[in-house]
Amino acid sequence: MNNSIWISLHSLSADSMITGDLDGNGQDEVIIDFGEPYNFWIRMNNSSWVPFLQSAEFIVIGDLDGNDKDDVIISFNGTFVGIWAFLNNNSWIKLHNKSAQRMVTGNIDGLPSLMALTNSVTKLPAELQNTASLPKD
Ligand SMILES: [Ca+2]
Ligand SMILES: [Ca+2]
Ligand SMILES: [Ca+2]
Repeated sequence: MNNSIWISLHSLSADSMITGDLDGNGQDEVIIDFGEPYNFWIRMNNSSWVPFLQSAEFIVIGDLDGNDKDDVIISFNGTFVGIWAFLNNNSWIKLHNKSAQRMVTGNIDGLPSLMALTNSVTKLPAELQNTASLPKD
């Protein structure tokens, strides 16, 4: 930690990871894909584990509404194909009905990207939510 010591986050290895400050407290969260059967979890502020997604094609992070809380943009395949955003560690919106081949984020015009947002939903389809239990590390 802080470029001086190694710590273990979990004894399971990860398929992939991405970081961003979802709650805007200045400390990054780590979204970790443990693969089947544990799927996606969020390591909140290096202190607690929160179940996140059942599946995802891929994930990028950026602050879409410019409030200094990072938002997670996820492309799904399968039954619930489409691109969703998990805004500010709080609510879901569907951005598009098709999945993406690739995605990147960046603030090209220096302005929030979701100022006219109206179609907010609060829950991801249950089939996409992770209900697995993570083993104790
Ligand atoms: Ca944080
Ligand atoms: Ca945000
Ligand atoms: Ca922008």
